[in-house]
Amino acid sequence: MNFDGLVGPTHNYGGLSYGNVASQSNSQQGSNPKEAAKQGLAKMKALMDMGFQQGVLAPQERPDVAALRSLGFAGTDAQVMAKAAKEAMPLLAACSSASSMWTANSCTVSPSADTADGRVHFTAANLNCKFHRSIEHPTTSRVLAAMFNNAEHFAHHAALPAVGQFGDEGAANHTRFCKGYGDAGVEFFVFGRSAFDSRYPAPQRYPARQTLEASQAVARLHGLSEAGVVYAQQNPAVIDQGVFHNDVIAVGNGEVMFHHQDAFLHTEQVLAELQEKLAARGGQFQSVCVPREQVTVEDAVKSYLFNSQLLTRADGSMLLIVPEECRNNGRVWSYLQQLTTSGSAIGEVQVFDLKQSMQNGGGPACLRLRVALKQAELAAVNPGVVMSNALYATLNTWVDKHYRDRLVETDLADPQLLIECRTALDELTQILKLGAVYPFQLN
Ligand code: SUG
Repeated sequence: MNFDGLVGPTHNYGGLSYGNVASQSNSQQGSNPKEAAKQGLAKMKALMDMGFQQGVLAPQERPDVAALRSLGFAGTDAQVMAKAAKEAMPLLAACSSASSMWTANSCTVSPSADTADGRVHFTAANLNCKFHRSIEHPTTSRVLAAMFNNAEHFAHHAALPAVGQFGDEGAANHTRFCKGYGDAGVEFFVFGRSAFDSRYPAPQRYPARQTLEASQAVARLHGLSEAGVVYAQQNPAVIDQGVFHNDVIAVGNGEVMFHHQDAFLHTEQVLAELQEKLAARGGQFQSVCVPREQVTVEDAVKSYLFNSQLLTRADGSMLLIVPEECRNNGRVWSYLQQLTTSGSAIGEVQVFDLKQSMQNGGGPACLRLRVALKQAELAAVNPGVVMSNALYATLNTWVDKHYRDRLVETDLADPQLLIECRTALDELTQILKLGAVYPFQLN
């Protein structure tokens, strides 16, 4: 099942993510939160219509006035926002980001077939490389607990200690390979650097957000066995070219990994370990490797070719969901034409317009969290968050009612924006049947 982040009412281009080329280059452009939310909903609906299980992950209260208060801004909510706007606009922008929409970063999930206690395990990501993202996890944890609210099937872990040494970006740096979704699989953790072992290289220009030690801690918390885990280091050179998460250069599904030739260090060794460990679990690992001669790392970063969703159709064939930007890049588009006609595992490509999110560096894969669920677990998911025609219609109406169609930086200081956001979320908790997941009180 895929859970897509519903884009929040304050979606804007704050230029907040150093190392994320799109976020930097679209900084200060006007955004359209209504369009952003609708583009996301259209993708959810399309996947549901194709027969995939689809869920919704709720957005967060922004501006996060409590975070601003913790930084010393005081008074009424409106005064806190006004003071922050006057004295420290970057902090107000950070506390206003709708970045929780990228739910691939919400947490890491291990399905029950892989864990020691036979439950589905979730660890909220501390996202502590960027301040605007580091404030997401407390609410994310409450939302996940309200969605997967059954201790017999679901185990929830708090985010790792909030220091760079345990920098954790969740599922964006984690993929799972398996023969069937219900079979024990091989969980693939990709890290950017080691915090404690200086023998590992590190990027020179941009930050490596995920550490080896964070990935290892998540694997321990989830009770994964050594036979079911592979660790790999992301190539530091590609991080320095803007590949800030592994899901910008590789995506996996079932027995297949679709990745760029330059994605990892020690590629041969990594692929051999995946092959061997998956074989021990009855699967046949397949690497679909894109050569740099055909698609450069720069093409990958610009088009988000690998930030795609790789899905298995009912007939076993694989479908790749890519953003519109792939069609606008000649080399990438011709590669995709060739891929689907060459008899590779990937037989079909579908294109979606996700421009509002893409301009902040968030493609189809960023917008969704994958959770492999057995029937009994699926039945235990809060039914309020499961996409249906009725929920789709309700959420579209909800967006029309509460969202603006233009937001620029100066709007972030508007106290009415906070009221609009709280009013919208208050209604949303009823729609999605989430209960008290937000800390605010509506006056
Ligand atoms: O963390 N962008 C997000 C994009 C996250 C994409 N997720 C995955 N690859 N899984 C980030 O860099 C930009 C916000 C701004 O600049 O306003 C931002 O946070």
